[in-house]
Amino acid sequence: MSQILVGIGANYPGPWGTPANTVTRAIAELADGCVRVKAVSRFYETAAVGRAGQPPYVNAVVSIETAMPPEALLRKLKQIERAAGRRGGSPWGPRTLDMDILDFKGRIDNWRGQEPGFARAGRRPLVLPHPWIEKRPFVLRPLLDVAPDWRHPVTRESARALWYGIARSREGRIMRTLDPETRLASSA
Ligand code: PH2
Ligand code: MG
Ligand code: MG
Repeated sequence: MSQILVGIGANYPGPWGTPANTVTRAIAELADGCVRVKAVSRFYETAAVGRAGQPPYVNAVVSIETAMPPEALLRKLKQIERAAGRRGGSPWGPRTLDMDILDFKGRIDNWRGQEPGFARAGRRPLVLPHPWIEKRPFVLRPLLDVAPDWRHPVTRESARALWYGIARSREGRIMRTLDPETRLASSA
């Protein structure tokens, strides 16, 4: 298990345009000399989890290769988020761009499940794997596109089994896929 998976989400327009434009640009920014993007999932329009009344998200997952250590990759993701207009904001509120390391070569660091008060993804210390993967349709569905044989590094459950477990939940549900050419909504 040597994959590196990054989850991407956006639900608010910013300097790079619509959420779908922002996700496209974020992937292009990620693919510089230090990072090779191996696979990009479909783009999904998903119901927002968190503060009520937010617009839907565009979510995607990419599989990458890099010689960077996870902390350096996290810094790079934060730089891209800032370039896309993200400014702090409430952790579960709308954002122009969110990029999270979901899995870094199966590493387990500071992981304590979804213990209350420990939803510290994206902060220091970096939590690996990302603590909310198994609860989130908007992560698991695109993850299956790029890593169909993935298993959760801690529980060893397959992505497929985790997806079937929550595919019908309303929280963070998949609403539709976006057309890969136009990035406009088409049917799921
Ligand atoms: N990210 C969040 C909170 N809620 N909901 C959806 N649908 N997609 C996201 O990426 C998302 C969310 C915090 O990172
Ligand atoms: Mg996130
Ligand atoms: Mg984040």
